[in-house]
Amino acid sequence: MPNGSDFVVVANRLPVDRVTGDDGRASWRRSPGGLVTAIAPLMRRRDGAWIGWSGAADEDLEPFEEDGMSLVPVPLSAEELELYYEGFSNATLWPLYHDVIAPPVYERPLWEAYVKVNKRFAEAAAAEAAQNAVVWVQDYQLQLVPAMLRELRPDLRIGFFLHIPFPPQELFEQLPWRRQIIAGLLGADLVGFQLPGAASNFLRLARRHLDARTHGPYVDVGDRVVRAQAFPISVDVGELTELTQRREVRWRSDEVKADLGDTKILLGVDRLDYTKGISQRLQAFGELLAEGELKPGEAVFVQIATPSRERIEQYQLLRDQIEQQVGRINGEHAELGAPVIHYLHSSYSREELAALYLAADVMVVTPLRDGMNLVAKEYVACREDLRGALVLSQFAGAADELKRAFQVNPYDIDGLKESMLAALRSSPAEQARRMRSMRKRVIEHDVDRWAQDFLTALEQTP
Ligand code: GDG
Repeated sequence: MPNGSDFVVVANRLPVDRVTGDDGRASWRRSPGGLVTAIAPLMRRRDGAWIGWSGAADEDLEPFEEDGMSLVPVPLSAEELELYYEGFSNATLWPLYHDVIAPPVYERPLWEAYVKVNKRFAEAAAAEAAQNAVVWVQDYQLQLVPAMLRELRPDLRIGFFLHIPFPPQELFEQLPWRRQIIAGLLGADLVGFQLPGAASNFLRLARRHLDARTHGPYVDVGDRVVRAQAFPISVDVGELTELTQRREVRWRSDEVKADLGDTKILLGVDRLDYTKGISQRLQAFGELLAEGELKPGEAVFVQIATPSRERIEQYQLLRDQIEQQVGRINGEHAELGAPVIHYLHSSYSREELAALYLAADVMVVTPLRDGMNLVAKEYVACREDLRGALVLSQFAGAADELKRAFQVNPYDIDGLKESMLAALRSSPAEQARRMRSMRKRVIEHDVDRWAQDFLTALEQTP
């Protein structure tokens, strides 16, 4: 494979979205988000290729160049999308890895599609990688790829990073295909997790189900050694700082504040997902109003709920539940022309999000379980002014680093109410103290550093 790429990223999705111009012509645009921003420069420097699905079913595209990256599309049929993506990835693994907040679906046809599609990604990577190349596989949709790829190409150096939590043994063991998943991951030289606890869960499961010997972060697999370690992901502080310094963004932020009137703004920004604890935070806010702790007009809640996985039943149920809850709280506490909750089921530009972060007095991030949660770090990265307060669930990976947030157990509604009030009433001096300390962490550990740390560790694995 002498002409392949020296650096290959394998992810469920390609790092580009199709956009249709005013003339009706389709083109590609780089997807927003830290992963792409962090990896794009490495790809250009290292003659890299990115392997992933284009976003449209039943589409067979030739490899193409975009934004200085070589992109290699992997086709998925509509049926595979249903079984591998909506099914095994998002109805089996996603809830299982998030504390079984929703019941995982264990069905054999979903698993079979997962194996088949993982094979296709592994074959595409094997065909693309140059001799001794570095291949970096991303996330829970592709956990079998490391072992499949090693089988095809033992010369490669293979890294894997899991963006979501890795569950404790007691939960993981429900999975009928638990052994295959562990074996799949052990095909990598380096398996990265968000938190050290996830890495220990994995090491323990490797001992138990594959009789592997472990020493410290290492697992012996035949004549190879696999390393399991935490690499907490982060945000692109440079990009966010640049955004918040733009005149239009500041102007938009002032406009949002003026539109909402003379009131404190609480903000939530999430994919509409049952792991994010949206209902808990709305309940806490509703009770504060009902008990008179907050007067209507004193504070409003802006909840951006980005549409997500809309064909999966649990997500449809969640949407109905949240919308009923919003309707009820507004019905009870809003005044004509002045809702207490502004609920927006829609997707916004990075500029608009930055303007909202700047306008928010309190950012409310209350997932029931979250690998990291980039929204919390984005808020901190945007608040160069040292104003604003962050209410953060202790079950978000970000809580390990953002110690000076108002940390909460999102299941404890009274605790949540107290923290939201404390955050709303914190003085500018206290906000600045907390924000300064959180910003130090995020600035020193941004997404570039995350990618560098992972790839350096991958290159150093024995
Ligand atoms: C997974 C893990 C882990 C949201 N709405 C819009 C929009 N967003 C952006 C946010 C943020 C990203 O999406 C969401 O990232 P999170 O980390 O909060 O959550 P997941 O989507 O669940 O991500 C998570 C992450 O992977 C990375 O490893 O932290 O734990 O679950 O960047 O700003 N972006 C735009 N419009 C929106 O409406 N442009």
